[in-house]
Amino acid sequence: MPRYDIISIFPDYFAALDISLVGKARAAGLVDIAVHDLRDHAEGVHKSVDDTPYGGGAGMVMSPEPWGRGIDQLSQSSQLHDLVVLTPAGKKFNQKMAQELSECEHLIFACGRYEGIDHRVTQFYMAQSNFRVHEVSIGDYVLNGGEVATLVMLEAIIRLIPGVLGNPDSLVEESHTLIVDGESIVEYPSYTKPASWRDLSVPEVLLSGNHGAIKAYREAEAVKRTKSRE
Ligand code: 6GU
Repeated sequence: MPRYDIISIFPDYFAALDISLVGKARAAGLVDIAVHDLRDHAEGVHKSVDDTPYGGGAGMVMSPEPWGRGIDQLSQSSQLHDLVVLTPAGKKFNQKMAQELSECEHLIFACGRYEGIDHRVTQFYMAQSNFRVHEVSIGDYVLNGGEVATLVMLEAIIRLIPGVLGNPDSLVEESHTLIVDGESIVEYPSYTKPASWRDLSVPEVLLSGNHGAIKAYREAEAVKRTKSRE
């Protein structure tokens, strides 16, 4: 079973991982998730985890020592470890990355706060042969830390693990799964009963029973929707 370790100064954020599909996947023994408090690896009476930036500037930078101790403690096994460092400067998370990470046996999520983690943490683990390091961002906006980004990534990753979704057919044609010319396609709009609601009716073709016409209509709607997002 894949193992996901999270290191954060706000472990309480991850209570959400007990709920819904991810909570069920954990209870069913399909994934093993553990949350760790970075402060357990801090020293001194104040258990400080940050300091002022070399070179000056606003804000604080997370010190490398607690991160090094925390990550070392989670990587004692002989296996390959994938370290995910959450930062707005990272590679943009997408469905393809979710698919790739869902095939990894051990992910460690390092949730930075403030102006980020001392860059030598990334450098150090990149140089270790038993580590792959991924600096990841979930989009072009600034969050206060990597906690919510980790929740986003875990939800996208865990639903791709075999056995997690009740109906794996849902994965076949869903949004961002189909890639055309390097662009991911979003899904066509969906409708259910009643056939008429507040003077709005369901497109006639969907009630026709003509499977060829339905498929063509849905493909055209998916292309329209994908274009309108640009
Ligand atoms: Cl991963 N971290 C922070 N702090 N902000 C972000 C982000 C991550 N992704 C987008 N914005």
